[in-house]
Amino acid sequence: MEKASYTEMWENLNLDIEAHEGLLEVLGKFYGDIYMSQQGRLQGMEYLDFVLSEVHGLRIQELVDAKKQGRKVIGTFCVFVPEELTLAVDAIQVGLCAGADAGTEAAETVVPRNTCALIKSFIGFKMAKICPYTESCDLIIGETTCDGKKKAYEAFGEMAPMYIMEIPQRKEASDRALWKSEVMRYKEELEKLTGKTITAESLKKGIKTVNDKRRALQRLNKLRAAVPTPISGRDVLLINQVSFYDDPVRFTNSINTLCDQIEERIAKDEGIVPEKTPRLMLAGCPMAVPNWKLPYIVESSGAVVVSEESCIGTRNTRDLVDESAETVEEMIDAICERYMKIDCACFTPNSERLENITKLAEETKVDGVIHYSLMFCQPYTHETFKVEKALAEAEVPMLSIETDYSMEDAEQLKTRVEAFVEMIS
Ligand code: BJ8
Repeated sequence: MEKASYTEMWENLNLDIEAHEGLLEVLGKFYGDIYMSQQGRLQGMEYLDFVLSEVHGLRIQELVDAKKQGRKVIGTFCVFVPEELTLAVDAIQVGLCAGADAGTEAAETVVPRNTCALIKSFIGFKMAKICPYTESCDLIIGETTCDGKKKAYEAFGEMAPMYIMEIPQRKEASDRALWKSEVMRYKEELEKLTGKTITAESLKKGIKTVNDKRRALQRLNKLRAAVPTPISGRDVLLINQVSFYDDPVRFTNSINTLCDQIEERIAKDEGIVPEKTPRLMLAGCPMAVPNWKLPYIVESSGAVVVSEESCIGTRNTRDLVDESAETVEEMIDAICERYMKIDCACFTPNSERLENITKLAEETKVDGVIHYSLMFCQPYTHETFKVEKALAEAEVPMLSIETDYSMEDAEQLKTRVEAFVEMIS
């Protein structure tokens, strides 16, 4: 499709065309420098390159076409929103977590300056009118996770159609009951929005589709742990990011094809980097598109990222919904059970996160962990201390990094990462 017709589509979505062009230009350059400069990439990554090059084009066109056919688009900011239910009413779910410094000045007129970059980014994207996903949504789901997000949704809700899900902060029986009632309330909201009733058949299909997507990502995560590692951390992060807005069935097929290629590479004992390259895990806050700063710094400092313990990583793919249920009620229970396993730092206590991190460090044979917190993120910054202690007991070195989306500290970060890599080498 020609660019001209996209411009018309973007105008219809009420984007600020000039500001949006500027964003695409920066994004394209950034992508070229960070992704296209890599040597020895797998052929299957061409699909991801294509998806990203059309991130505001073809995929948005698909959303526009789907809406014309009466389908609804649901935007989310958190992995707690059950996509299984969204698919069961034939709606489309897209992740809106923005990962770029955009519209920050405007955002700071409605949220405090000392708010994390991720929150400022989604508010900024909305206020600067540069995100076609946000503008395509019929409903945007917020959730009561961290204080920053839940208060920011009050401001965001004045600009966009919002629905808030209550997420418990603990995992006792009463919390689980609350969560079930919230999942039921979300189901009813979806049914009201779409005029469709969720049936055992449609929900079973939704569960299977999302499980298949997670199974493909689990397969990828297992394969990438090979020594030498067959795929860069940057590429796997990109795959995880794309999983939030691509069509789930098409995405799953592409990732399975890519995994076939990775298996061939492993069989030939080939790696993307030499065998002795230090292997690192990134743990902590989610890295939304196009937040590729830290992985790029790590991978241009002589190390390779082999696992991401984050919501745009294994936290979102580790657990599946039990597929044996037959009734809608049983399936809802299975969904609740699966989502209550999410070890977000907003929970207290959250000891399973420590167990999951040390287990993943062992499984992916890492030489060290970089704990990543966004500046002003209370939940993850607090957990840094506990994660460091748990890893020290497992004799895994850890470096703690607190940063935001600006490139101002890139040099300083590189110096610290290089020193850490040298220490673990
Ligand atoms: S389940 S991690 S996606 S809430 S970085 S906005 S926590 S101040 S993103 Fe998250 Fe859901 Fe949890 Fe995952 Fe707040 Fe921290 Fe900002 Fe954060």
